[in-house]
Amino acid sequence: MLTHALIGDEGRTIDLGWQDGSRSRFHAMWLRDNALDDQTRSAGNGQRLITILDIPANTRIGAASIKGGALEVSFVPEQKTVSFPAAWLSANAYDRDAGRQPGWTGEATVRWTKASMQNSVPRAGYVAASRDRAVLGQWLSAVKTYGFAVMDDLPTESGALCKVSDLFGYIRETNYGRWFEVRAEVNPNNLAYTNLGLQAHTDNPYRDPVPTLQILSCIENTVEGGESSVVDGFAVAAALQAENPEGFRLLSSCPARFEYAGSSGVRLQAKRPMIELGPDGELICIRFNNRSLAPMVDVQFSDMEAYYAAYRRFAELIEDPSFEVTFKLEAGQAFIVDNTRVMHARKAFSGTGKRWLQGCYADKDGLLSTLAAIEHGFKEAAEMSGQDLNADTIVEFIADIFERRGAESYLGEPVTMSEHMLQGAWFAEKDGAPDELVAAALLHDIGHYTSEFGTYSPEDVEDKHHDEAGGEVLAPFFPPVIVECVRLHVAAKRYLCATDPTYFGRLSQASVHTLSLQGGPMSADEVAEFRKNPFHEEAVRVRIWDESGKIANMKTRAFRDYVPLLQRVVTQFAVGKPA
Ligand code: OGA
Ligand code: NM2
Ligand code: ZN
Repeated sequence: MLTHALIGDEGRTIDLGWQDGSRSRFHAMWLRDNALDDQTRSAGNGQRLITILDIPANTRIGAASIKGGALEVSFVPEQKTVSFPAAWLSANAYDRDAGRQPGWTGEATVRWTKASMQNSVPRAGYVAASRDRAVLGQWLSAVKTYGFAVMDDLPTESGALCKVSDLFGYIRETNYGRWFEVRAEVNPNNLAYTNLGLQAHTDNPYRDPVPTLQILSCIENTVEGGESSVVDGFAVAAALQAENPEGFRLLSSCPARFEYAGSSGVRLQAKRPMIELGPDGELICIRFNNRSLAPMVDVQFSDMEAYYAAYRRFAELIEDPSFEVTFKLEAGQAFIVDNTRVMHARKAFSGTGKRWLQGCYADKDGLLSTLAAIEHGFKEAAEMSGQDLNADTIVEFIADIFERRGAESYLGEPVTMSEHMLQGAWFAEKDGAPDELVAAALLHDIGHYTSEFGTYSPEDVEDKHHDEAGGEVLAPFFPPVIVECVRLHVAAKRYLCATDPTYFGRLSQASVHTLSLQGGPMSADEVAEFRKNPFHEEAVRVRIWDESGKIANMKTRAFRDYVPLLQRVVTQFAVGKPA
C-alpha cells in the first residue's frame, strides 16, 4: 500500500512512502523508461518499443498521485501520463543500501557441506519429472538453489542423458560432441577417459563462455571404486574468504589461464579467474581444474607466492571431506551440476567390471527460464482471482466459468463454447473412454478462459496459445494425462493431418483455417517428437472427439453432470501426490 508520493528535485525524482513506514525513491528518467503502457512496451511480447533516445533528456515528473493502489505519473515535456501498480513498484524498487561484501550471493543460493547435504541429496525420478510439472519444478529449483541434483529411473541406454536436458533446455555441443562417452580408453585424449581418480574440478574452464551445466549419466557401473562426489565451490570459497581474505582477493582478482590441446585441431584457451566476481562483487563462477590449468602469467611477481599459497589452501579445502558429498552412480542414474559452482570428482576404479558413463554440457539460462515459467504458471493458478484454489474448490471454480461464459460463441462453428466441450465429452463417453479422457475432452478448451485464472497484471506479457495456457492452469490440480491431452490438442490436429490421409477431410472450415495459423501439418521431425510424449495416443483420441463436437443443436449432458467425475480425478490426483 502506497501512502504518499512526493515529487522532489524539481521533478527529477519521486519519494514514495509505504504503509510500513519505508520509503523508496525513483528517478523520473527511470520511471519513464520503464513505463508499462502499450506505447512503451508491446502488449503482445512485453518488449520495449522505444529507445533511450526517444525519451527527452530533460524528462521530469510534472504531477503524481496515488489512485486505487497505483501511482499515476505525468511526465513533462512529453505530457504523458502512465500508471504503475504499487506491487510492481515494490518489486522493482532500487533505493536500498549497496552494502554487500565481495563474494555475496543472492537468496536463491544456499551453500552446503557434507553435514547438511549428504543425507538429503535432491533427486527425482525421470518418469515423474517428465509427466508432472510440479516434480520437474522442484528438481530444477534444487539445481538453482544447491547447484546439483540426481535423477533416477532413466533408461539404461546410450543417449539417455539427452532426455534429462530435454526436460529443461538444450545441449551445448562442443569438440567432445553432443555428448561423450566417459570410460577407460587405450589412448585417452583426456585423463577423463582413464581409470584414474579425478580431483574435484569444474569442466572445461578453457572454454569461454564456460558450459554452465554438466550432466553425467550412468549406463553401467560394476567396477570397484568409481564413486562420484560433488563439492559446493561457493561454500569452499566462503570458507577461504573467512580464513584468508587476501587469498580470496587474489584468486578473485587475478586472471588464471586454462587450456586444452589434447586432440588434434583443438587449442582451447581462456583467461579467467579461479573465483569470479561480477561487477557488483557477486560470486558468479568457480573455475578449478588441475588438468587444464596453464602457466599463470597475469599474477604480479610480487603476488605470486601469496597467490600460490591461496590456490593451495583453496585446493586443501576442496579436498576436505567435510565439504564432499559422495554417491555411486548406478545404471539408470544421472546427476547434473551447475558447472559454475559445484565441482565434481570421481574415485579411481579397478580393472574388473565395467564403468560406462556418458556426459554432456548444457546451459543454465534455459534451465532457469523453464523453472521460472513453471513457477509463474503455478503462481498464476494459485492467485486465481484471489480465490483459494485447491482440490476441494477447483471443480466448482471451473463449473462457474462454464456457467457464466459457456454461451460464448466458438468462433466460426455452429456451436457455443460449452456445447463444443460438452459434445467432446459426450463422444468420449460413447467410446467408453476412462474418466481422465472424458475430463480431458470436456476441458480441452479451458485455455480460452485463462484470464479467469489470474488477476490481470501489466507484467503479463505472454501471448499464450490456448492449448498451452489450458494445460498450465490445470496442471496443479489434474493428473498429467489430462494436462497433456489439453496441452497437445492443437499439436494432435497437426499430427493427425500429417499421419492420417483421411483426417484433413474431416476438419471443419474454421479448423482448416486455424490449421495454417497453427503451423500446418507436422513435419517428420515434429511427428517423431510428438510420438515421444508418453500421452500422445490419448491426446490423439481427445483430438478426434474434439473434432466431432461441432454439431448444431445436439443434445448432451449438462456440465453439472460431470462434476462428480471431475471431482474423482482431482481427488485421486491430490491423494496420490506427495505433500
Ligand atoms: C570428467 C569427469 C567423472 C566420472 O570426465 O571430467 O569428471 O565420474 N568424469 O568419470
Ligand atoms: N571431457 C570428459 O574439462 C575437462 O577437460 C574435463 C571433459 C573430456 C569431456 C573432461
Ligand atoms: Zn569432469
